[in-house]
Order: sequence, then C-alpha cells, then structure tokens
Amino acid sequence: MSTTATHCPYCALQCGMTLDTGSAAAAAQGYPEVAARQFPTNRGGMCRKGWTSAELLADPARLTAPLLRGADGVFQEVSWAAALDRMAAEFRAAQERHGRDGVGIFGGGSLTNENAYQLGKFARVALRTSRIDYNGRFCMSSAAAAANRSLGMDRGLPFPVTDLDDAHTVLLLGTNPAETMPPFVQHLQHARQHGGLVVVDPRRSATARMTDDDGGLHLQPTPGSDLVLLLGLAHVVLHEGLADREYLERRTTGSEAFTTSINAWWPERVEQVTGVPAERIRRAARLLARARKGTYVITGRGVEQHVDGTDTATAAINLALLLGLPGREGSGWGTLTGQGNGQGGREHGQKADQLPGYRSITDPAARAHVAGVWGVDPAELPGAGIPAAEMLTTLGTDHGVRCLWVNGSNVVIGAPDTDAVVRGLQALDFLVVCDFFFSETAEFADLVLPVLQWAEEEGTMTNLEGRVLRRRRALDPPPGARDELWIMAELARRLEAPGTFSPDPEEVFEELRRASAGGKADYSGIGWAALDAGEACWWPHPAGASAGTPRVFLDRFGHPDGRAVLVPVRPRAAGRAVDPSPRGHRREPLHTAGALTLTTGRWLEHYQSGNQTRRVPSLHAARPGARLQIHPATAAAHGIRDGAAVELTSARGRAVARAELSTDIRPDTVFLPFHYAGTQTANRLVSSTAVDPVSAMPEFKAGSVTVRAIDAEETTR
Ligand SMILES: Nc1nc2c(c(=O)[nH]1)N[C@H]1C(S)=C(S)[C@@H](COP(=O)(O)OP(=O)(O)OC[C@H]3O[C@@H](n4cnc5c(=O)[nH]c(N)nc54)[C@H](O)[C@@H]3O)O[C@H]1N2
Ligand SMILES: Nc1nc2c(c(=O)[nH]1)N[C@H]1C(S)=C(S)[C@@H](COP(=O)(O)OP(=O)(O)OC[C@H]3O[C@@H](n4cnc5c(=O)[nH]c(N)nc54)[C@H](O)[C@@H]3O)O[C@H]1N2
Ligand code: SF4
Ligand SMILES: [Mo]
Repeated sequence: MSTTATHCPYCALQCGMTLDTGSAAAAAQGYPEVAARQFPTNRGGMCRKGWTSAELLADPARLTAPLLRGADGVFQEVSWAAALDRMAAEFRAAQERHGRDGVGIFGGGSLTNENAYQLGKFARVALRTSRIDYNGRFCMSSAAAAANRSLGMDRGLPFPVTDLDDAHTVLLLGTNPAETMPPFVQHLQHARQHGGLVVVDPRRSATARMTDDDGGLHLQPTPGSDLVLLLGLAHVVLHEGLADREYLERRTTGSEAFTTSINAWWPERVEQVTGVPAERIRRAARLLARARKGTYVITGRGVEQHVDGTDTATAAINLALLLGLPGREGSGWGTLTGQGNGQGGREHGQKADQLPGYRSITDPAARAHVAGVWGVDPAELPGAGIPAAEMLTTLGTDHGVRCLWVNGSNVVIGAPDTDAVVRGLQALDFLVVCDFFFSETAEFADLVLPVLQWAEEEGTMTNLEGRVLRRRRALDPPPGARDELWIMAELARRLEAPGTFSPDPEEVFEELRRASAGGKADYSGIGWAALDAGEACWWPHPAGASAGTPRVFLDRFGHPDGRAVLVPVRPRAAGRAVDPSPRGHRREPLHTAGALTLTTGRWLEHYQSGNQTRRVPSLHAARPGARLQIHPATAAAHGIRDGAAVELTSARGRAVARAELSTDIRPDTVFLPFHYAGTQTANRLVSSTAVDPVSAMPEFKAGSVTVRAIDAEETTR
C-alpha cells in the first residue's frame, strides 16, 4: 500500500491527512500526494499550509549531511561520527570549564512526544544541566500558568474540539483561528447561527469579521487592556445577578474576595481604559450568561503574550467560573495551543522547571519517581533552570550558557530582541543546530545536523485537545539525515551517560508512559497499539483505567480539594510597560510622543519563523514579505502611502516593512507578522526583558514603536 494516514506537520489542530507515495501525481511531482482525512478536528478540511506541506519533502535545499564550520569560517560536510565526536567533546569541554550549566538545550513544540521527552532526559541525565527550555515558553506559558493556578491542571482544551459544535455562545479572546487554524472555524458554525460569536481583538481580523452578518460582537480594545475588559465583563455578570451562585458555592473557593475585587470595574470605567463602549461590554456579558450550557470562553496568544498574560488568562478563567462553565459538559474554558505538539511538548520535560508527566522538578516525590524510571539517583537530577528569554539573552556571559544545542526552534526569528539573541549566539563557544533546513539560527552555528521531517519519522503527538496521535513514516528520509532519537542515543553513549537512550520511538514511548505514571499528564494507560489502531486516546489515562479523559474537570478540578480557585487579579498600578533594560535597568514609558502600539502575530500563509513555509513557492508568492497593517488616518499623519516602505523603531531596534493601509485596525495600533528574516524580523523590535512575572512570557503583543516612510532602497539596510 502506498498510502499512510498521518497528520499535518504544522499547528496543534493536527488535521488528519493521508500521504500517497504511489499515485500518478506523486510520481509526477516527486513528493507524496496529500489528501485531507475525516478526522474530528478537521473533518476533511485543511488550510493552504497543510495542503502544500509535502512539497518540502522534496525541497532541494534540504540538509543531508552534517556541516561543521572550519577555521576559515566556512561550513564543510563531515561524517556523522566526526560530527557527534566533536559535539560530545565540546559539551565536555564547556562543562569542564564552566560547570554543568555551561551547556544548554533549546527545544521546540514541534518535536514528537518521544523526541521532547528524550531531550529533557538527555539534559538532566546525560549532561546533568538545568539549562533546558523551549519555544513553548513563548507560546503557552501564560495560559498554562493560569490554568495550573486556577484549575489545578493545564490541558489546553479540557474538552474535545467537537464539543464546540453545539455551542451557542463562544467568546474568543485574542485568537484568530480563521487564519491560524482555518478548519477549526467549522466548529463555530452553530454559535454563529445563534448570534453568539464574540471576538475580542484590536484588529478586525478574519475571525472578527465572522461576527459581521450574524449578530455576533466584535470588541476592539487597545492592545494589552484585556485584563480590564475581563474585569468589566465580570462586573456586569455579578451586578446583574447573572453569576451561577450554586456552582460557585459547590465547585470553587475564593469567590468572596474575588467579588470584592471586581467592584471598582464598572463598564463606563472599563470603557475609558479599553476603548470598548460600555454598552457593548454589557451586551457581551449578557450574551455569555444567556444559558449555562453551550457557552465557552477561549483565549489565544493575543491576550496571553503580555507582561500580564498570566493574570489576563486568569481573569478569563474567573469569568468562566462566575458563569459556571468549566467542568460542566457542553460548556467550558480553554486555550488554543499553537504548535503541532505544543501540548505534548510541554508535558514531558523540555521546560526548565518540569519533569515528564507534567511534574515539577522541585517536587521531591516527582524527582524520586522519574529518577527511578531513568535509573539514576534523584540527588543527581539538576534543579530548575531559567526561562527561554533569559537563557537566550545571557548566552556567553559569566552566568550563562557557553555551549548551546538548538533543536526545533529558529530563535533568531522567533525569540524576542533579535539583536540580543544574535549577540548571545555569537558569544557562544559552540552552537549546534538540528534542523532539516538551514535556518537563520543555523547561520550562527558551528555545527548543523540534518534531521528528519515529519513524514519520515515515527512517533506520537498530542493535539490541542490533549488527544494523543500517531505520526507515521510515509517515506524514507534522504540518505544523510538522521532521526533525533538516534542522535541522542549516539551522544549519550559518547558521554557515557547512565540509563538507556533508545533510538526506537515505540520503546521511548513505553518509557515515557512509565515516567508519566501518576503525574498530571498521565499517559501510562495509552498503548502504542491503540494509537496505531486510530483509537481516540486522551490523557490523563492512568494504567488500569478503562479509558482516557476527553473531558477533564467534570467531577473535580486538579487541586487537592477538587475545587477551582477564583484568583483575584488586577491591573498593575505601575502600568504594564515596565521594561528594565538589560543595558542599565531603565524604565521605559510605554509611549513616547508620536509612538504607536505595535502588536505582532500571524498570517494564514506562513508558519512561525517561516523556515518551512517561506520555501513553499505558492505560499511565498502569496505573502513574499512583511506588511505593516496601519490605519489610513495614522498613515496619512505620518505621510505613509499604501505599499510604501516604512521603518519601525523601538527601544530595541529597527525593522522595515511595506505599509498595508486598512481600517481593520485601531488608529493607535499597528500589526506586523513575525514570519520574516533579515531587516523584516518583527522581533528586532520586541523586548526580551518585559516578561510576565509568573510565566516569563515575553510581551510580543504590545510594544511601543515609531514609524516613518523611507526610500525603497533603505528597506534592505
Ligand atoms: N498560519 C499560521 N497558523 C498558525 C501559526 C502560524 O505561525 N501561522 N502558529 C501556530 C501557533 S504556534 C500558535 S501559538 C497559534 C497562534 O494563534 P493565534 O493566537 O490565533 O495567533 P496570533 O496571530 O499570534 O494572535 C491572534 C490575534 O491576537 C490579536 N491581538 C494582538 N494583540 C492583542 C491584544 O492585546 N488583545 C487581544 N484581545 N488581541 C490581540 C491579533 O490581532 C491577532 O488577530 O497559531 C498556530 N497556527
Ligand atoms: N513577535 C512575535 N514573536 C513570536 C510570536 C508572536 O506572536 N510574535 N509567537 C511565539 C510563538 S507562539 C511561538 S510557538 C514561537 C515559534 O518560534 P520558532 O521556534 O522560532 O518557530 P519555528 O519556525 O516553528 O521554528 C522551528 C524550527 O525548527 C525546525 N523544525 C521543525 N520541526 C522540527 C523537528 O521535528 N525537529 C527539529 N530538530 N527541528 C524542527 C523548523 O524547520 C524551524 O527552523 O514564536 C514566538 N515568537
Ligand atoms: S490548520 Fe493547522 S494542522 Fe490543519 S492544515 Fe492548517 S496548519 Fe495543518
Ligand atoms: Mo505558538
């Protein structure tokens, strides 16, 4: 048989797809033919990225041999043995000179569960370094922190996506699934038909436009003011007697202190801060409260990637709790996980403070359990490391990492403060990058190792619903590329690491099951055979239980007493723009005269740093370069015409783009996609030190910039 049932390589919706390597089309084009499958999240739908994903399997720029930088600075192909010998020797040398934390690992949410798990284990067991973190820190950390604090557990969607099919009211805060997960939109159809789609976004995004014709609502707050907006919504719910008192009594703690904390946020006051008319706030709150069943509150990066992202996500959960939604069948709160394995990637130990099974690395019982599975002494496991942005901006310094392995991220584009990241990479003694394409980060590497693409490897992924899936091998990798488990096994052997580092995905999954047993993200009851048979497998699924848990919280929340906590949150008095500069700990005001608020995000056609999608001809042709969305009135005031080259300047740096005039954005705000390289990289403008105090999430969604028109030639400088 020439067809393989698998899933799209990109986002967390993990659309079901079939790859056919034997069809006439496949033979003619030189890569598998893609078909969309009937899978619950996508039901035969896919977006342009999924449809074109197989093109990259035959891309001529594919890396097929290890590349080592010579003394002359030029990369040369070397054998795998030479590459791995050198990598192990550099790890050893850095640790001898600078201690165990002299070596760091930077992972990613696109890795399979097995690769992510093994990477975390490799750091703690083979290197015994605490310095491991990953790009999920830039993605899910605020929502995860809020869910852990309020609900006692973080599973992005605590219910199947298909539950939304029956919803009559859905509040979407800072998420644009019409572009970021197009097939997801079909699950909002029922709510749209009932006039119940409420979208909160400073832009009239493709998703916000879905509210136009069917009586839904688009609230357009100023970026970063969502916390206040949510307090306003809660105020209306409480003061109009719409709260579910019986539910609060039975299933939550902290409602009294919470109720008091809301008093000061009546809608007219909230309007002054957010710019959202009081009457619309009232309408939205009443819509949400019209029935207990069928109502959902969902957040995305737009409200989470802020210095108060954890508190804002908490405020969204509080609102849902007031309405009695979480843990009730047919309603709920959730966040839309982003990366293909963003969910599994954060459960199995890539995060600086976590061990597999969503365990805390500082919890003695968790350490003992995991060390037991790994066959090491718990005392030998390192403690918590440091979060991603801090790790990247301290590279090469006295207390920073000296030798870094980047596996599954393109930090030169995806991480905040590009200049600081580049300085850090240049200050390293040794940088290894594992990728299947030469990335902007690989440009600074000493060693580049070619790995497998999704359709060439076996493994498991966990989608945005906490559903575990099989990723299957549909074709042979190019000679020269190697899988990550093999690389880790070879390195572990060279480093004489204790325990086993199997190169076999099924064996690693079996070990992961044991390591996760008893943890929050318990996979111990999920069998490879069941996954292979396409059965629906959800965590938590403890060994011995007859099935997993599609809907968590129905009986109890994750805290020991089984209750959810209403955690009072409020906007910080000092304002949200405290930005201690790494060059002198200055405080920068949010706005200097004439400055605009910059928010960043995604376009449909490109995925993340663009290292994959910028290589797909049709996607590149559709969106060849960065465009700055700017209101016509603002553009006119700055002498900027549609299509003109513009320069953006922030306290961190400078970037260029073409202006795209649009009334879909607030006049005080501009929007820039972050998918581009060189002078077009949005993260040149973003601070790496303005981070959420709880989650360490950088503020990608609200910076301060000035804009000006420039000559076209200046754009490349
Ligand atoms: N096409 C495409 N799809 C993707 C990805 C991709 O790169 N490209 N990446 C995947 C990943 S990893 C992720 S995390 C998800 C992200 O998916 P989303 O969260 O949907 O993506 P973003 O575009 O980052 O942000 C969503 C919206 O937030 C709005 N926003 C900005 N600032 C604010 C604010 O202060 N308040 C509010 N309320 N809204 C604000 C933006 O205008 C934007 O429309 O997408 C996944 N899917
Ligand atoms: N300004 C701004 N910045 C942002 C965001 C934003 O909204 N605005 N969003 C943030 C978010 S939500 C995210 S998730 C990050 C993502 O940021 P990045 O991590 O920079 O994004 P990717 O492009 O997914 O990087 C993955 C890299 O690893 C490679 N890769 C893919 N799969 C594998 C694999 O299985 N193994 C290995 N070894 N390599 C692989 C890809 O080719 C690519 O080069 O960006 C964050 N940065
Ligand atoms: S929505 Fe996500 S998973 Fe589905 S095809 Fe598009 S990128 Fe792939
Ligand atoms: Mo993400």
